[in-house]
Amino acid sequence: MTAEAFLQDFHHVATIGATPNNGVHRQAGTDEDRQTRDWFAGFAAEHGWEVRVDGIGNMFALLEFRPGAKFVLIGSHLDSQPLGGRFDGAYGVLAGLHAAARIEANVRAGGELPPFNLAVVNWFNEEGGRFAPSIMGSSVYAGIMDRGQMLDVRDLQGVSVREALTGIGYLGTDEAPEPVSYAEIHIEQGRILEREGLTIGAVDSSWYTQKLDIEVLGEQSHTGATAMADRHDALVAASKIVLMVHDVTGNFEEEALVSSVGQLTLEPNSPIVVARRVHLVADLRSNSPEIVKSARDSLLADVAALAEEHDIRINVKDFDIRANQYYPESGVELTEKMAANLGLGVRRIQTMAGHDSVAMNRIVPSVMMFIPSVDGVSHCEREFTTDADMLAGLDALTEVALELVNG
Ligand code: HGY
Ligand code: MN
Ligand code: MN
Ligand code: MN
Repeated sequence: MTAEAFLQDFHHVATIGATPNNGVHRQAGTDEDRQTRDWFAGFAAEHGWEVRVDGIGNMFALLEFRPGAKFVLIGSHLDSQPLGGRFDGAYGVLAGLHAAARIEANVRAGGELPPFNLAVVNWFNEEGGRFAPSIMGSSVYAGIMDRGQMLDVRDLQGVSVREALTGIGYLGTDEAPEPVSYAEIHIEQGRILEREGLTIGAVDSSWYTQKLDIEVLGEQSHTGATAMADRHDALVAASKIVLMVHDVTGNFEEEALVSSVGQLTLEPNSPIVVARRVHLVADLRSNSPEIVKSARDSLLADVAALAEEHDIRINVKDFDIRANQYYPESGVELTEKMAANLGLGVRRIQTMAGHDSVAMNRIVPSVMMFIPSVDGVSHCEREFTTDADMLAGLDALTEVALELVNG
């Protein structure tokens, strides 16, 4: 498959769920998600590859070179954040499909059957924007999350994962291929590679991350007729919590802890009603689990004092806890070797964003690679990576995956 064919496919898929400012809006289980899945299935069908869909909506395109052998999985996710970027996840799935086509041609020409098969995967709901937690489909596949529980997760409108997947025709019953190893290429979503003028990141580790699910319960009342002394305003307390989540990073050295509240919903959300309930989610990440735990504990203490002060109830639950991950040295070296063979600048790098490889690395040796993000921005419409860097990454993924298939 040529470089032009890859670019044509990538830029076509970027039109699915396209937003006015060059982003995409393709949340898990929506019709836009269905359209990219249909496209994925069409690409596989054109190549004569069997497509399987498992019980949490993960899609696999299978290249069975040696019947009965285990599969090297390569891929990423086609779902996006709301008003997200068109590269995050989608690049890795399209690079996976095109790398597989190149590898198939190589295997057919080579004669000798490789010891392992190859499968390209589109993981369900990596982003977790509509259905929390994130990295859901690959975590169920890896046995880290329970499929039944995840199928019952509901979005803010009360729609369950099961209903959404059934609605788009992608709640499968197929048996997923058995993995021997995993490789994923993804945009960096940071500015290190760009700053150092490098093309490939050999990811050697990932950060400790956890989220806090916070519910603030006040008392609904009239914004005009209720005396200030009688108000139990959930939004006032929640606003202080949003600032606490931001300010707690100041307790540690610069950038040692990153945290934000990205999601906040309000009930009943009427201009002349004092809010009775606010639900918000805080995302805490650090290289050190101790720092996250210390930040969490001080937040819990401050929130308890706030509940007292405002005479309201505040419930806090930990969820989506991801321990630090270290990718196998052999995979990091493989990326470094292939990048060097291709004449591409490469360095080792840590990921602060979560990826499906974080789940897969818990069950099979996984290789994670980055290509540069312009300005380091992601999870926004401004997200951008050049065609040249995407093509270089496709070459690197092809070489790495071929090595893995050849055992
Ligand atoms: O969790 C993450 O960081 C990813 O972007 N879903
Ligand atoms: Mn991603
Ligand atoms: Mn993402
Ligand atoms: Mn009234």
